Amino acid sequence: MPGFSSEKQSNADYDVVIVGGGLAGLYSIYRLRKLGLTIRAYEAGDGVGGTWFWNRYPGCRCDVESMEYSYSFDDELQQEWIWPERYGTQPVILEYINHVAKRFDLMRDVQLNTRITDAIFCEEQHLWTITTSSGETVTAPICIMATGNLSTPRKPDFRGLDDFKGDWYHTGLWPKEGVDFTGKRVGVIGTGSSGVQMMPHIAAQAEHLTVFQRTANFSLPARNAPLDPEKEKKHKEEYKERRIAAYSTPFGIAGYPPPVKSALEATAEERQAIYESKWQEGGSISYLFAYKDLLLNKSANDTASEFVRDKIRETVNDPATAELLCPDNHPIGTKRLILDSQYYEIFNQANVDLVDVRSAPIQEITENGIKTTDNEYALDAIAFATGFDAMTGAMKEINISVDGGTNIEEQWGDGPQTYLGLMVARLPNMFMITGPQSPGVKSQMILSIEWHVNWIAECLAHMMNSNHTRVMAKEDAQRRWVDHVREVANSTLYPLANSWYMGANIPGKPRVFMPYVGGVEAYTKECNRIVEEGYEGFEFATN
Ligand code: NA7
Repeated sequence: MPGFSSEKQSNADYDVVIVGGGLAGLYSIYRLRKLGLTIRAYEAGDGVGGTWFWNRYPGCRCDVESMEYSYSFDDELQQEWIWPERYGTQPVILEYINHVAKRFDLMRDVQLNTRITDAIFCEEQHLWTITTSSGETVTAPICIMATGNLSTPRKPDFRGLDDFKGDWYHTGLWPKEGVDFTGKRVGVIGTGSSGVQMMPHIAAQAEHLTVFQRTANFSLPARNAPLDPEKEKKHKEEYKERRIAAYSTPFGIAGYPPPVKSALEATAEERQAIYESKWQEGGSISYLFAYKDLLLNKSANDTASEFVRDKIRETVNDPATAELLCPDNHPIGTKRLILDSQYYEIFNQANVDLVDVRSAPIQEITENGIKTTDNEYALDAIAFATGFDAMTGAMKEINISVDGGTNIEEQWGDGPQTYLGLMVARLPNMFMITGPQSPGVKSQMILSIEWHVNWIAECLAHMMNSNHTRVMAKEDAQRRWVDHVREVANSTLYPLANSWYMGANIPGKPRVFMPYVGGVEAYTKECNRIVEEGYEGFEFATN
């Protein structure tokens, strides 16, 4: 075995087992092969792509621009690939991922249709034993959890669902062959990104659409359009510099100079003009970067929130419906800002109704449709856009422990505890890609994936050079990092929202703000500092 070849590890099946065949798993294969390691990646789906494999609902589209939301590790790849639109659709992104897998011959290390159930570390041998849902076991010194942040669909737990005579779907498990809603009365539960992206398509096809809204969310126009060839050419000429510059930004996307002015220093007219230009431009970073304090100061945020509420009132003809669509329980940007294409406009269509299930909650699903506390709605199909057990769900579904001791479910009972979102104390040789308490979901995800995988690759190279067979995060370093992540979050408005960042969408899940919102620049500098100081907070051992 070329990599981890201590005597006790020499019988291992592989050097590295990777759980997940999405963007993170695939890049891990590519990068770790360069270290000469043997690798096996397991993917539950019958294809690679992760999020982009499962979320096939109509209108599914990335909310980060295509020229940014792509791998940077190979310049030829980024020069050659042509993105047709400003924002990539799910089919195009999946095609891109499959292209990358083929181009770099990654599939030979991927086992599809295989879900991992257990990962148990043996302290004596410094080896993980990984068990699959079919009962197969493999061993490897290193385990990488590339399990994704939004990969555990929140299964609808409504009473009576089994009695429903129509068909039902979840956005995160959408049928491959698609769904034809022609002539159907369709109900959609959920008005996050998935619901909002999907509904204009359903409204255009279905006989009738009933939107069951519990919380109104802020949505901005995506202003999607075919990619301008001139812009694309210029972006590609500057690609290398832009990718480097992206690491010196908060969200991992270059080209948005950080604002220096407070919203409260501007006049009402100035604010109106700026918000209007950002609204016309489309995209969320531009809007939230209008002023420096939109995510820090409630009064500043109120000005940006009210601008969007006014836009909703202008767009939606019926004043009562417009008011219901106006978010009123969280500052703009503290839940993931949605980018839509003609969402608010559907409420002017005769075949679309909005039902407020905050004032009259859904009681149960009946054989004919959805029953709220004040009405029953007859439906032929229900689409659940009810979200995911975000950031921790996929890890907690696996029985992860050391020699069968405390498992991750218990360890994270009060919320996730990680060091840098990369490792968990007391779980040696297990790395996470974009784990909780890293910038992951608050950044350009692929940049964060590449950063983590490169960091892990360097750590493994360091271990091989120094003949170490075990690495683990120290408890005190982890505690300090978790405290720091919480302090940074508490200095912002983020904790004011009941978001999936807070675990608030899952009944019983601990309310802990999970992403690191100090920004990509601060985070990557800290990761580098830690390495320069001899992997501060990590301990290495040899068996
Ligand atoms: P989200 O953003 O978590 O949205 C889920 C939606 O479903 C949200 O509007 C919820 O309302 C609603 N929901 C959940 N349970 C219920 C019940 N029981 N009754 C009524 N409404 C309910 O998930 P998405 O899939 O849209 O987006 C996830 C991320 O993917 C997104 O942020 C992008 O990053 C891509 P609530 O707000 O909880 O009142």
